[in-house]
Formats: sequence, C-alpha cells, structure tokens
Amino acid sequence: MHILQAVKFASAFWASALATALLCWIMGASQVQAATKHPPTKATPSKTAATVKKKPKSSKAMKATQGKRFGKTVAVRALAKTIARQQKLPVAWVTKHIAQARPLTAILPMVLPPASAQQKNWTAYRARFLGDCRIQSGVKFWRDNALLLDQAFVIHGVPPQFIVGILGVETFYGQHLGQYPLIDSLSTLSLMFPASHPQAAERQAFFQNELAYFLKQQKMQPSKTAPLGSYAGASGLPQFMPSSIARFAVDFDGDGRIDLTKSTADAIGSVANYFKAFGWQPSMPTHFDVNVSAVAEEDLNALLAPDIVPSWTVAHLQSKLAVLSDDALGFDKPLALVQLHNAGNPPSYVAGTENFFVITRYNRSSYYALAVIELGEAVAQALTDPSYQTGTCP
Ligand SMILES: [Ca+2]
Repeated sequence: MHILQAVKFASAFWASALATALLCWIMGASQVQAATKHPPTKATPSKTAATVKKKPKSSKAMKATQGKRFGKTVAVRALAKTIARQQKLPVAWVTKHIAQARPLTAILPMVLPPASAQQKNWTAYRARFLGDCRIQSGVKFWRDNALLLDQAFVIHGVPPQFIVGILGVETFYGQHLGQYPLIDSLSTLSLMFPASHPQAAERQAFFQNELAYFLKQQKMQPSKTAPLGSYAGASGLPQFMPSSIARFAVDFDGDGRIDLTKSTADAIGSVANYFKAFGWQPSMPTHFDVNVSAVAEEDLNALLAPDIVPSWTVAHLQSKLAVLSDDALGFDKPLALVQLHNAGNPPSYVAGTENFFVITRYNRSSYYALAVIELGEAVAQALTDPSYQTGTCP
C-alpha cells in the first residue's frame, strides 16, 4: 500500500469508528494539557543519521563501570547553584541529588563523533528497523491500543501509523527503554563532557539544561525508583529528553501525572502532541516517489542544497527533469528532494513534504524519518491482511 493510500485508509477507518459522543468524552476526560512551556529541543539528540550506535551495556556490566559518587565537589556545587536558580529549586536539594550521582565514564565515548567517517547506508538502516518481529510487535501494539491511537488522531490529527512508527523505532514498543539511571547519565554528561568533541561547550550546556529539567520533574513528581533511560538521557516509550517532556508531553489518560514509561496513553498522546506542535498537517502525505536519473548533475546539486527543508514546487522539480509519482502531480505545497546514501550503491531519493520535515524534528535525520514512515506503513499493511500471523517472535 502506498503511503497516501495508507493514510487515507487509516483516516477513514479510524474516523468511522468514532462517534461524536466518544469525542466529547475524550475531550472532557483526558484533560489533555502540555506540562509547562519551555524552549524546544530534539526528542532524541544523540542519534546520528544512519549510523548504528554501540549497543548499551547490560545493567550488570554498567554497574561494574560506575565510579564512586560525584560528591559535593566545587564543580557540582557550581552546577547545582546554576540549576537551582534556573528552575527555582532549593540549592541544597539540587546539590544533594547531583552529588549522589555516579559518573558513567563508559558513556563518554558514545557521545563523540565516529573516529572515521562511516558511510551512510539507507538499506542497512531500513533493515534494522523493519524486521518481522518489530512489525509483529507493531501490529500487537496497534490492536491493543487502537482506541488511544484513535483519540490521538482525533485530537491532534496524527494518523496512528506514524505514532506506531515512532514508538517502534525508538523503543521496540517499550521493550528497549534504556538501562541507564538518568541522574547518572545526565550528571556525567553535564560534568564530564569530553573536551575533544567539536562542540563540547554547546553540548555540555545542552546536557546541563536537560539535567535541570530532569531535576525539576523529579521535584514535582518524585519517582519511587531511580528513573532509567538511554545513555543520553532520553526516557519512556517515545524516548523524550527532559526538556521535551516539559514542553510536549501530555497527560493523555487523565490521571494527573505524565508518565511516558508506564502509561502507554501518555506516550501516544505525547508523540501526537509533539508532531502537532511542530506543524503536522492532517491528511498531507509525508513524501512522494521521485526518479532523478534524468536530472543533470549541476541541477541535482542545486535541488539537494536545501537538504530536508521543503523548498521546491512540483513544477520546478519537473523543469529539472525529476519524475514524480502520479499522486504528487496535484500537490501544491513545497517539497524537498531527499537523498539517502546506500554505501557504495546508488542513492535512494524521495520528495519529502512538510510532514516529512516534521518527523525530522523528532530526530534530525531523513534516514530516521523514512524508517519511521516505512515501519508504520508496514504495520498498517499487516493489520489489514487477514492472513497475517503474529506470535512467531520470542
Ligand atoms: Ca497520565
């Protein structure tokens, strides 16, 4: 099924399933609300475009690499003072929490750019996220959470398949939530960020800001056990950074708390709200097929220059001899010519719409966005196939 057809199918199917009374109930009961307003950040800042990160260590192996607690050093006190002022928190409370964190030196190499330039490879990247088991899990997740996905579609205009795609790529539907205590990972990256990184100061400031939001959230909504997440501080089914939780996460089940780890409803609503906040347009496709084999090299370079920012009309692309699929011909919004490398093989191309660009606000990579789209599409297709079997994966 083409993406446009899939969107249309999903829209029609889910819209027909909803009665007006249900919508009224949803709007009243869920009390959808953003937590607080703060500047946006990437939901998952640590991932590179199409390279595969090292697997996180097991929690047992990780504990073995944890050092002693930071303690109340001069650096800890100075950072705590800044965070306390920034988030209006008691300085003694902030100092205590950072001082009790343990340095995770094993994560420091993971935030450095790769030592040698790795060739991007869309084919390999796609294969990593579109395996049978991830699609099966997606079908089960969609079936189990159909009503919540409906609600998110009605309220935020984001069809289920894109939320299913994000949660599948991010955490395999909650199976891989991350094993690093967030207080440890964020304190380590705030206090020990590797100076050899080309943007060390900027990145360290980024993590200090994330640590500040994390501590604020812990003060407002304390966890009984230490919250865990990725080595870069992202957490929950959608792997939001703390500042993204502050700005975009919603209490979608109406229990008065935002919990992206234990509440699937909050995770679904928050992804939809994130897309909406970045300008998701209901019923707009994400991309069209495009063939650029007849485009002159100079023209191709010019068309690729804006990267993933939609900049070209259909007519302009056609004037440069790009051949768009038929469903793009009546499209009247700007498009980006997106190039995806395939290691030594010829690159793949798609014409990305403004909605494709919105998905890259979640993770600034066209490879990521297309994997999300294609996983969601594969799950949607499997869902409509009566002969599709689930339960063959461990
Ligand atoms: Ca909730």
